Amino acid sequence: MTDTSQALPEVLEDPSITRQPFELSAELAIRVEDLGLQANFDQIRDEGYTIIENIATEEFTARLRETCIQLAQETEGSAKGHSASLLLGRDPIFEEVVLNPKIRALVEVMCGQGALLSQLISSIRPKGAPAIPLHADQNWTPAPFPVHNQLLTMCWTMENYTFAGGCTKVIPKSHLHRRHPDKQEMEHQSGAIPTQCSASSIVCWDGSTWHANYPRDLEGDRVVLHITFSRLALRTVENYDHLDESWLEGKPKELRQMLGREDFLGSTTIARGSADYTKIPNTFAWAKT
Ligand SMILES: O=C(O)CCC(=O)C(=O)O
Ligand SMILES: [Fe+2]
Repeated sequence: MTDTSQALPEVLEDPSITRQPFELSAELAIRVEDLGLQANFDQIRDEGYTIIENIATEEFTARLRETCIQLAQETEGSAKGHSASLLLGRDPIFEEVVLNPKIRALVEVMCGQGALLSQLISSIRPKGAPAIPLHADQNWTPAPFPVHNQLLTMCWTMENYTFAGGCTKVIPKSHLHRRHPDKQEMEHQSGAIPTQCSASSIVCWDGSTWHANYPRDLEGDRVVLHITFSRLALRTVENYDHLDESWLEGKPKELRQMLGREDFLGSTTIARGSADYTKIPNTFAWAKT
């Protein structure tokens, strides 16, 4: 019997050649065409964002919404009922999400083959939820941003996404600046538009695109699943997860830092319902030095 466990990847690229952004292999180009996504890739290349409606059936999205709400009850502390994190493995529905063929194609075009699931987290925003600040998701990449996109965030909408309902806002073409917004740009947000669309859509943007959201002014909750993938680059060659807190006890802080224990990456727990946000300021500052 043939062992198929080693069969991936089916398409072996020539490792001496770097594909340029949006330069697709013949196989991927056919897949994009068959999935009807070419116009979306033209939009994300030119505008920095795109919206794919009808990503799944209404029934599937309703089930996904229910699952996200239920799992947010397992979060402890202040985020209980407002977010659920580390979702892959907590319900089989999330495997269907990350294996959705349109999502797979988006990830491969924007983050290359071998891209990694960086975050799978749901947010639940009630009426009165405030807006989040303007940012580019590549917040741990220094500017100028590389030509190759580093990170792709896809928001799976679970009710109609509207201005009053507190949908995501994006600044079209802001990805062309290839840098983070400065304080004034964060305040003025000029050129921002609402990403209005129906429930069961994917709203997604380049890791360089400046975005935020609107405060929620409608009754009921806005439930969104945030799906983020990153390029495989910059992971460490060796894995030191076995050097635990007891090994680190009493040792210099530099050792904790070089093992990534002092930045926010990898700090998500199910109980917290998110990464450790207290580590974000240092992470983003260190990344830009
Ligand atoms: O919740 C939103 O509308 C956008 C959140 C966001 O910034 C993200 O998922 O990267
Ligand atoms: Fe973001």
